[in-house]
Parts: sequence; structure tokens; C-alpha cells
Amino acid sequence: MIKKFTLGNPIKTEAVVESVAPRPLSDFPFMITTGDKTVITFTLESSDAVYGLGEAVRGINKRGWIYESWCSDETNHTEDKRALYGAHNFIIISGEEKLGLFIDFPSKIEWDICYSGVNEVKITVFGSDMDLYTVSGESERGIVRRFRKLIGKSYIPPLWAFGYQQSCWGYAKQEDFISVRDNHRKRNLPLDCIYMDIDYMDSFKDFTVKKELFPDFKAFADDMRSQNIHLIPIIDAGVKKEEGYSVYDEGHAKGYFCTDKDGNEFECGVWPGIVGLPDFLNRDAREWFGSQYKALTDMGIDGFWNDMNEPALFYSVDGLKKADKKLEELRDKQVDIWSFFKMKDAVLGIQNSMDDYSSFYHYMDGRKVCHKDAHNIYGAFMTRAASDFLEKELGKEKALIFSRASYIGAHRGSGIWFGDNFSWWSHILLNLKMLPSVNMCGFLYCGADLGGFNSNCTEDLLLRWLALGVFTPLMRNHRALGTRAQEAYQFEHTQWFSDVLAVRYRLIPYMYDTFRRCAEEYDMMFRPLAFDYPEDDMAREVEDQLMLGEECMIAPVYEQNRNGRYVYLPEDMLLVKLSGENIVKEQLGRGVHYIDVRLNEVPLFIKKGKKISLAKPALNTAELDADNLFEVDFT
Ligand code: MIG
Repeated sequence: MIKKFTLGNPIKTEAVVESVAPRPLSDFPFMITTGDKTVITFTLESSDAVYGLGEAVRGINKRGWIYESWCSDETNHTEDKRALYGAHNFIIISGEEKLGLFIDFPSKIEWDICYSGVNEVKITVFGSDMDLYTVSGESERGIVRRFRKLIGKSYIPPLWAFGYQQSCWGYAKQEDFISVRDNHRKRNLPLDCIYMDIDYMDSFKDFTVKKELFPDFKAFADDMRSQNIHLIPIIDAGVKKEEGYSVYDEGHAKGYFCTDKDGNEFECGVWPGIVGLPDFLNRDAREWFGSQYKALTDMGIDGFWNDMNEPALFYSVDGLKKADKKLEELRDKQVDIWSFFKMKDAVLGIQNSMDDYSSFYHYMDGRKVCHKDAHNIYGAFMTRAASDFLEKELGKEKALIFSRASYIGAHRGSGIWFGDNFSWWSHILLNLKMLPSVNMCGFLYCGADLGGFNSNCTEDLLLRWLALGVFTPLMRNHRALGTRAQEAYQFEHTQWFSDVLAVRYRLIPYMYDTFRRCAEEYDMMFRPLAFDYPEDDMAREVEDQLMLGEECMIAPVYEQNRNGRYVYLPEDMLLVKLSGENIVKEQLGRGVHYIDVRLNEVPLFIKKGKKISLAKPALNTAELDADNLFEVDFT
């Protein structure tokens, strides 16, 4: 059952699609104090778990840390961080009784989950206007389903978005893309999409393509498409401030950019230099921005990724002036260590600063709203601009669209990717742990940068990561400019990559069916073992295996120089090791097992009485034969 409590006059985040009559706050089941800040507190039993918060660091069970809801351009996903790109304000408190809590509030929230006190939860909402929802139910999965119905059906991408995808910040000219395509094709490596990062644009101007790099872009995109490759360009939130650039000129003339307190366009710097920030919270501005995607859909493009939409601000013109002044003050000081630190802070503090987020404004339903008070829906509304347009222009389930920043509600129109991870073994595990958490919050189409974005990848890391990626709806290999090349053909044992990627295509019919069912039925595709085996003390603590759909369990290898791993089976299962067209099966009983997994194998566990269908391997989804499937079952 859902209960709603309204405090003050909340900003319309459009997270929720059902209308629920609010109840008096006196019925709210937790201690709550109101004021400038709203504080919710409660005490847990030491055996209780807390799940949720979507895209966040640390475990599936969130106990033992302070998390923050504040969409952040955070490029270093270490355990000490509190916030990543998404703000997903839903948790389930799971003990003897279970209860879901959703805080629909678009500014900062601090979630002290058993950090200050080992059994104390203290949630600080930095404001006094919000909708609170509690969701009761018998099981975590049931609570999630009820919550997901409240927030509406999840985005379903086209089937080809389940193909393997290659990306790299640094592919620039036409030949780079052709070479990626041909290198995959030549070596029997499947591929459906190649991403275009910021390098394709003319001076980083959204919706432009650099002529020198792509003399005839439409012909190029058509040619790629005729070979079953979709090109997926990036779109950044900021619009270059440049007279004569039609997107800027139009947005400026219509007053569609965010303004400072005096009503002047707010100026900040991102990749293009000084940009205007489109006011995605203003419906007209949002529709206008969405319609700009037509420049590229007219070229045959049907997929996009939206970046830098927290929004990431390298600096603001005012912030730069302030820092400059500070440096000026310090200039003639004797260069002592404290002046040095002050200088350093003055410069480093410029990026993504709270001062800047507090100094620009939106017009939302005729109301002037300070950005800080609505920060967490900015990126979500940018992606909404795109997804609304794409649905109108291309039709339902025809376009691929996903975002870096997000808020619950954005899951109805788009997917997300998990941003700038590292080529670290620990980030395979972080990738796994985020999957059930984001599913709880509605995001089904999602995935991490396979192989890792920052830092240098190795052959074994990529193979092991792909063996998890085989199961994530978005299966994209992406890396940062200047890092070691990590396309599947860059390493010694190309055949091993071909073996692992073949498994993805074998599984696509199963994965896509499962995905669709989960979207239709408001279900989770990935679940912690704790959700399925609540009576099993051992299963309840497992954080490196997941249940997938109704049939399977997955348990990837995530440590270097290991030939396998330990797994816990909460019931008898069939271990299936998939590699190319090979299948090795072994029945295993309930309990702990060490399983050998070679670098070119993908381990999968099938539950008793269940079966899954496999297709023949294919080099892209267009060639996938979904009519001739064969079953692997455990009866
Ligand atoms: O400031 O477009 O997360 O995937 O490659 C970095 C360049 C901007 C951040 C994204 C990443 C992308 C990169 N972008």
C-alpha cells in the first residue's frame, strides 16, 4: 500500500504518475522534524538491511555510510564519495517488517545510514517542500513492484540496443569509425553500435558535425547503417555561446537559457568554452531543445547519449573572476605554505561549485526557481527533451537514448550509464552492485563502461568485465582519451573476445524478453539474492552474485589472476559455462562451490525446473535468428 505525505509546496518533478491523496503528517511512520531542513530519523535492528539509492558507491546493503542525493560530475568512484551522477531517492528498510520510502525532492538530501550511529538512520532533506511516499508490502520485490507502478513504466529501447557497442573518447574522423567497424567484422567480433564522442562536433557545438572530419555525414551514416552499425552521437547540456550558431541564437532570442539573479544569461565554461545552459525545466525551452535533435535524426541517426547534464560546470565567468581576484590578493604575499594552499583551493574550487549552482535560475511553470533547489532534475529533464522528441519523431521503442545525470521519472523515457569508472577490478564489482539498486528505482536499461573509462585496461580485465557485461542491457566498451586502446581486437587473444561476445548474441532473445517482461510488470531484472531467499542467512549477505530474471543467477569472476571463484548456491542449480558455441554443464547442489572459469567463458546458473533459450551466435542483431532457438534446461 502507498501512503503520501505532502510538505509545503513541492516543485513538480514529475517522478510519479499515479495520483495519491495525501494524508496528515501525523500518520507518517517515522520521526520527522520540519523547518528549513526536514529530518527523518529511525532506529534499525542490527540485522535489518537498507536497500536502494540507485546509482551510488558501496554495497547492495547501504548500511554503514553517508550518501548524498546531488547529481555530481564525479569522475573518481571511490568508496569515500557520497554522490554520483544520479539522484535516486528510494530505499527499502528490510527487517521483520519491510517498508519502502521515496522522497520526491529535487535538491540535496543526506542519507546517514548507520554511519553516525551503528543502528541509526538520519535522513536530512535540505528543504521544506516535498512529497514523501511510503510503500508497504510483504517482500522487497513486492514493494519494488508497487513503487515502480507509482512511478510508471520503464523505457524500452529497440532490440538493436542489446547488441555489443564500442565507444572511445578520441574517435574523430570518419576513418576512425570505419576502422573500428572493419576490425570487428574482420575478426568475427560482433558489433551493433559505434559511439561518437565530443570530437565529431564542430567546436563542441551541439547538433553540428565537423565538415573536415565528415565531408558527407548523411552518406557516411547511411553506409554504416547498411552494414548494420548504428552511430550514436553524444549531446552535451551546454550550448556554445557564439553569434551565428543557430542553436545559440534561437535559444538566446527566445530567452531559453538559464539566467542570473539580474535576469542576464548565466555564463559558464564547459568543452565549447562559454555556454548557455538551456532551461530544461521550462517546458517551451525543453521542447525547443528536443526539436534540435532533428538535425541528426534527419541524417539517419536514431540513438544518442546525453552527457554533462548534472550540469557539469568547469567554471563560471563570475567564479573565474573571483578566483582571479583571490590570486591577485595572494600574489605579493611571501610564498608561504598557507598562501599556497589558499591559491590551490581558489583554483580547484571553481569546478562544479555550490556558489555557481546557487546563482542561476529557471522558469518553471511561470515560477522563478533557483537552480540549487531543483538541481537533481536538470539532467533528467534534458533527457526528457530528447526522449519526448525521439518518440514523436521516430516512434515508440525506435530510438536509443540514455543519460548520465538522472532522477526517478527519467526511467520512463531513457536509460542511464554509470559514468566515468576506472579500469579497476573493484569496478567490476561496483558495476554488479549497482544493477539491482538502479532497477529498484525504475532504471532497467543501464550499464557501465566495460573495460573501465579512466586508466589502462588489460586483456584479462576486459574479458572478465565483458563476462558480466554480457548480462547488462547496455553492453558498451568505452574509454577516456589518452588511455590504452581497449577494443576487443587490441589484445593478444582475439578469439577469446569473439567467444565471449558470441555469448551475448546467443542470449539476446532471452535478455530482451526478460527485459520487456520486467518493464511491463514493474519488476526487477537483477535482484540481490536476499530478495529471493529471505530465509537463507547466507544468501542474504551475498554481494557478488545476482539473480537474473526468474530463471538464472550470475556470478562473474572479478579478481585478477584467478582461474575461477567461490559461489554460494541457495538451491540446486545447473552451472552452464558458455563460450562461443560451446556449452559445458554441471549440476551443483545447494552450498558453497569453487568453480573454474576460463577467460573466454561466461558462467551462468539455471534454477531447478527452469530453462532459457539460446540463439545461434550472430555478428549483429539484424542477422540474429530469433526463430531458431534451442533450450538449455534444468529439470
Ligand atoms: O569531461 O565527452 O562521462 O563518457 O567520454 C568529460 C567526453 C566529458 C564525460 C563522460 C565520458 C565522455 C567524456 N565526458
